[in-house]
Amino acid sequence: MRLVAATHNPGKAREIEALLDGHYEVVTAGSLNLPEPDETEATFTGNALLKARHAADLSGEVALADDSGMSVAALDGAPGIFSARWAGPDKDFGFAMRKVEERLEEIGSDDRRAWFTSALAVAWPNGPAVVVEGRVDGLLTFPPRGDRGFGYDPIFIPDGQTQTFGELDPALKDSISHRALAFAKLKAALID
Ligand code: ITT
Repeated sequence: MRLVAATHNPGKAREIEALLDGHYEVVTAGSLNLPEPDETEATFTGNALLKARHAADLSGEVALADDSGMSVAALDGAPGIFSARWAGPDKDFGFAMRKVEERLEEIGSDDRRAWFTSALAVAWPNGPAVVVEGRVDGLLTFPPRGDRGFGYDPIFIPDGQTQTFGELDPALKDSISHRALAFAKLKAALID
């Protein structure tokens, strides 16, 4: 069966395909030239539903969307749903990661706790939708380390590991990440 991955982020699309493990033929919203909707909701789940519904209604096919981000405890959960927007129009995550470090320096905090959230939504064309959320906790480290992931991966060490998501084997990230946990919940929600 074909599934539209309602994302224009290649890093995410790669992980979604790996997590679906060949069970679906994945086509991305980008490859179908579907426009990106404005993410106008105030929560991860709200934006995931918005993106999945938008892609399903426009394509006429079942669509899966991920809305995700990194939240920093000492910054009251920022950047959170604004994680992509902190990187600016050039999608410069080196800049976004420096911004996180600078904000922590500004407030003089040595609290390095952070977490990633992934909300996954599946929508049927002009029909129902399901949404779930996964979270992984960890600690921030500066300067960034590793180039195997995407986004904020080089500054995030998940609990129980010594390497950042940017350094870890992608298969290991895919077994413990916020996205992996959300996928497990999605499977349970669709099957049970
Ligand atoms: P789409 O909306 O097209 O899917 P996007 O990148 O704009 O792409 P989001 O609005 O959900 O997606 O932004 C999430 C941002 O959070 C993303 O750009 C990454 O920088 C960051 N992020 C999410 N999951 C991540 C992960 O597993 N590792 C590193 N950074 C992640």
